[in-house]
Amino acid sequence: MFGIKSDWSLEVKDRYFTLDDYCGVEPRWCTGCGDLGILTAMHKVCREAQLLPEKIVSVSGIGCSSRLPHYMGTYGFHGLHGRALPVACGIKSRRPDLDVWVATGDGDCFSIGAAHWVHALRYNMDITIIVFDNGIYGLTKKQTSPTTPEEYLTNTHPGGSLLPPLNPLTVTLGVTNVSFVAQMVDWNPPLLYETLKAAHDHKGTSFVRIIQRCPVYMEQRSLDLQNDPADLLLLKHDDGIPVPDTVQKMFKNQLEHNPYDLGAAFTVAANTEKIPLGLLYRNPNARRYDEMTRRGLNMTDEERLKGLNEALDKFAV
Ligand SMILES: Cc1ncc(C[n+]2csc(CCOP(=O)(O)OP(=O)(O)O)c2C)c(N)n1
Ligand code: SF4
Ligand SMILES: [Mg+2]
Repeated sequence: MFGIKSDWSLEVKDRYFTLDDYCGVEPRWCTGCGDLGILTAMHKVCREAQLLPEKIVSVSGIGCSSRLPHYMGTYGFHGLHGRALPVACGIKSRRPDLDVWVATGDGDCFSIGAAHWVHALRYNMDITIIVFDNGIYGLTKKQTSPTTPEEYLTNTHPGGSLLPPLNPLTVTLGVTNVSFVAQMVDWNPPLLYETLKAAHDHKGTSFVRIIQRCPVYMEQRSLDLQNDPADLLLLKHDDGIPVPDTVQKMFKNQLEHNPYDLGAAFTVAANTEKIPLGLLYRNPNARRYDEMTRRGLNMTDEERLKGLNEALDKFAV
């Protein structure tokens, strides 16, 4: 018999989940694409936390990066261009028991999906947003995105991109009720893993911008950063992203940064000379909209009907 389902608990046998349990079909990304490393880090976070695969849902828009749900052995939703976040928020509001991950690109999130980006940050539902920022529209073959470097030659700007790139960190930090903002590169697996783990552990919306390699349409940007890490700035703090000792040695520039200090986060984010890596900001006390939308979800059918009738009675004349 069909009706409103209010009990979502599944009987699950105790078992150890391996990486394979979180893998979907073979990825079709290009060789050397940074998306592969991000996917691997996600699989590891799921394995380390022993998340139940049937309790995970990955949501995406459209783009190379948005193919991610196919590569997770979990539930997934490959949506419409720019619309990953409203779908993710909808899922979280009805199914707060699910682990909701969002995979979105710089075009998907910062361009066509920009309005959703702002509002999802303010809602601060308990979801993990990973932006795969390769600075270009990859899937549609090299068009200018909001984070394309100025003067970079693209198919939409053959004479070079005309404007300075958008700074996703300062925009994100400027949204009311934002609660977790981090940045990482895809080519540092230990730090990438720690960043995604911290983002997943955070209760609220975690926003992680990953500077991602696209060797096909944006090769030089990441090659420059890989060859000369002098442009990178490692953020350190006891409540930040844990940095393994061996990794710390790779960074010439390091800064002790308090992630609870929004003003300091802005200063670090706005510095275009040194690209910060690590946790810029966290606010564990920001209000969560999913805690409000979950109210009443476990009501019985009778209680729902009673509540509906009471609400409708208010309009009786
Ligand atoms: C409504 C709509 N507009 C445009 C497109 C074409 N389109 C598909 S993917 C894409 C850009 C993807 O770029 P990005 O989000 O940066 O992802 P990437 O491929 O770089 O990972 C565009 C413009 C579309 N599919 N739907
Ligand atoms: S075009 Fe770029 S972003 Fe897309 S799969 Fe290939 S390397 Fe990755
Ligand atoms: Mg892109």
